[in-house]
Amino acid sequence: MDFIQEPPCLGNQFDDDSLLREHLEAKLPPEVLARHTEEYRHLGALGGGTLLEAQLTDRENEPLLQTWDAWGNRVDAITLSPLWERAKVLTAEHGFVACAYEQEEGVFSRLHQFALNSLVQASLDVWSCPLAMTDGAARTLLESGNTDLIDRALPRLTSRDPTTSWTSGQWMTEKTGGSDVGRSLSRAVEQNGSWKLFGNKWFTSATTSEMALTLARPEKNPEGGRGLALFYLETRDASGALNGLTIRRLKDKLGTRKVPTAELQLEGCVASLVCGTGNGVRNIAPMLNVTRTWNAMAAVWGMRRGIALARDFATRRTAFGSTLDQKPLHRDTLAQMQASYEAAFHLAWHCVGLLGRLETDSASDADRALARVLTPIAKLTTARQAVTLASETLECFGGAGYVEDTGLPRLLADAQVLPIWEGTTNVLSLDTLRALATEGTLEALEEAVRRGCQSATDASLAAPAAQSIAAFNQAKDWLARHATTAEGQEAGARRLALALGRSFQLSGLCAHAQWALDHGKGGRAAAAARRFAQDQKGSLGGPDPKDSQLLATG
Ligand code: MFK
Repeated sequence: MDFIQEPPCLGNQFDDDSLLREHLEAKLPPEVLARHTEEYRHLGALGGGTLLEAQLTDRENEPLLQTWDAWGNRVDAITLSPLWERAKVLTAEHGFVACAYEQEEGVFSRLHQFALNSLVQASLDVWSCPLAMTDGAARTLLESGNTDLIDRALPRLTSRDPTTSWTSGQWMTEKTGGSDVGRSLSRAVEQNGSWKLFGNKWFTSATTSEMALTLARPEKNPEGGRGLALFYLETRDASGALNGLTIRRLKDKLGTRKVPTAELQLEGCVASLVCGTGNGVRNIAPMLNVTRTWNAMAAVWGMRRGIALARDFATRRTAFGSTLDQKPLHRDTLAQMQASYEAAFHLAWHCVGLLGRLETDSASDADRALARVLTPIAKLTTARQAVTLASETLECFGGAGYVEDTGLPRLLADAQVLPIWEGTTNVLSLDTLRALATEGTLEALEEAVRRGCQSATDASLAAPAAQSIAAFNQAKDWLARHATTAEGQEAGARRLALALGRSFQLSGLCAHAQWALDHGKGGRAAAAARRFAQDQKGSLGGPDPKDSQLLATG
């Protein structure tokens, strides 16, 4: 009989994710967790069930741009893939953006929001992109204090009604550079009391959005980011006609194929100033910090999906006389992936917790400083980890991992965007330096790392906790003693940011491991901390029987 290879399967993405469940138990008050558990379980079933199936069925559907209609009218209409249409309804109805603004769970609202998202996003083909920008736009408008725009847009951006809800674009990138935004060439012209925008936006993601925040330079303003102004625009008027813009084409990208990413020509697009006629880069920064947090979470979702598939497949695939999960070497590879995933998880979720505190006036000055520096660190560190883990995931499937209709190559192609959009690794490393230049920021970061390590009192965590602090001290020492010139600092910025990220991750792993030991959750989390520490040292390590718990299921 012919040999048929079994494909991987997933179960309920809430019940199967012991790390997520532990984290929610540790961070949410019991009544909040109890209030939402049914919804989490419902979404977890969709995420590992019908949405995952729909994702595979939908694999070859891509957004389509119709530029002209049959009668010669310019229409520039984009059709989304069926799964994206479904995602729009599901995520609006469950308040995937809204709950962060309704704040029914107070300081815990952001944790709840990202719990909802964690259960399905890996099955929604990067629908996280428009939601991230929508969330970032809502936050930016709120911080601008522009009541007219807040009244107009916020109810739509945070609506739970899919027939009236809006998404937002974030149009920042021009041909002159996605990183050096200050060089943007788009012009803003004031005519009869209203502003019109002219120029080219070279990458605009999820271009079916009803509104966008963008940057343009009012006439006579100086060059650079300070000469740009932040604008709000709606993409179509009440009749459905495009607002002074045309879609030149959709980009042909390596991954994120379901995200319609367009080149736009602005030809008198009517827009409103959000907050003043200058400082556009500074004024759009709240959006960047929200979308970068989403990016870190998206890295975690992708990593979790990869490892869940690889671990399931290892129980099905037989080679050399046993299933892969019985092979010490394959188990070791999976353990390394699991430890990296858990490390990324704690760093990204720490940012989410901070965001929740900042938005509910529960944050201290140290929290504010920490959020500013940890956001770029989390974005860049988790994005690099996600690419590595996605590559490893494909390898776990052998040739099947390289075959498009298994759906697996998409994991790697989609991960590869994470270190690019929302600021590359190097740009975010420089942003980390920029943040560290503010007094009290390094101290806030150090205090958070030490707090995590000091909470880990179990003897089995002493070595990873000490390693986290040693790594932090080394980074601090480098900053103080070796990075004495601007050139030296810049050259080492990426190494510094990644070292700080890994130190923070190890501290988070240790803190959670102690919580898990104290709450009868077993030794998986402690094994993750030890394994991550060992991998960072690059040591061969020794066999530790306790570390087999890292791959315990449930
Ligand atoms: C699935 C999850 C995610 C999905 C979302 C996907 C959508 C993708 C769409 C995109 O990719 S949109 C494009 C994203 N583009 C970027 O992220 C730009 C990357 N480049 C940078 O971040 C550069 O560092 C930057 C543009 C900010 C440099 O510009 P400038 O003009 O040289 O900035 P400068 O002078 O350093 O800073 C200007 C001001 O902004 C300063 O404040 P002051 O005016 O008060 O001095 C900075 O402190 C402030 N600033 C800059 N970055 C900040 C910030 N403030 C707070 N937080 C930040 N991150």
